[in-house]
Amino acid sequence: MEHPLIKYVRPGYLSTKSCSGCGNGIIAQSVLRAIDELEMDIDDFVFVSGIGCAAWIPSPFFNADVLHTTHGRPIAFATGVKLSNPKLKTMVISGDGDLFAIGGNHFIHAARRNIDLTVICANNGIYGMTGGQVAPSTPVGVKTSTTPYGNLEKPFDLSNLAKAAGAAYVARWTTYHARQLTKSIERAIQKKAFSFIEVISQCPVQFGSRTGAGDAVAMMQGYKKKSVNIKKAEKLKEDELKGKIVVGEFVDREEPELCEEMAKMRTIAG
Ligand SMILES: Cc1ncc(C[n+]2csc(CCOP(=O)(O)OP(=O)(O)O)c2C)c(N)n1
Ligand code: SF4
Ligand SMILES: [Mg+2]
Repeated sequence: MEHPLIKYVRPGYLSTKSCSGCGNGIIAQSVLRAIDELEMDIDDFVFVSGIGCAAWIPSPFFNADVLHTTHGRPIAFATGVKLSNPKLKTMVISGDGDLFAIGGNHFIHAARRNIDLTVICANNGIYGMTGGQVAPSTPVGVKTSTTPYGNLEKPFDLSNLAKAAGAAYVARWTTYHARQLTKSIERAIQKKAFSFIEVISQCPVQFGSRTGAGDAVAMMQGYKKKSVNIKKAEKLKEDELKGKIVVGEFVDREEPELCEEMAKMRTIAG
């Protein structure tokens, strides 16, 4: 039987770069399923990624235009693509290190500008591809290859950072929430605005093995157990939320979009 999403995979690129059990496969499927359910043409999309394991989600597998760029710079490339041809659906897919360490400034300014990009971050809490170094999303106390006695630095809450920077749509899910994630991606694609989706995702090789979180199944069971929807979380006290992963849609607001505002300005300028 043929996989229903195989039509979106570049012919001849069936094998994946991901380790077995990696959450990146679930994210790839959710993106392609969202496009399929919306009955959109994948040729209308440009996928942009940086450097890291998550950057291999669209590249080279999605049978569309894919830019596999430099570390921390996918949003800068995507901004150029979108400004040069606003009709293109431009989606950035990259890792927590790529988007929030070296790429952090690009992220906050794109959110502030409200340029119509869909940004999906595979947040595995670590630098997966380069050997399990600490990332700005690594929880306090976690032992990584560069924090052998435990991480001392407080992590960013990526979704709250996006919200504070002005993103018009913000949602967080885990790889356990594949259906909700797909629906959120559909919402983000349809929204003409800077949209951000954080996906808490398992890296069993660099994160699970070092931290005691276990294999892929154990990590996903942990996501299931620890997740609380935002609607329920709003009624809980701070100590009741300790160790929980708050999931759901955090922001959905209407704001003027940069490309549309620029087009209006061009008309005024003649
Ligand atoms: C300018 C530059 N600095 C550092 C690197 C090395 N590097 C490549 S990927 C990466 C981090 C990847 O982490 P993340 O973005 O979280 O992706 P993951 O592998 O976890 O999916 C680093 C530090 C690089 N390629 N270029
Ligand atoms: S190192 Fe981790 S993030 Fe990278 S492919 Fe393997 S499991 Fe996935
Ligand atoms: Mg990472």
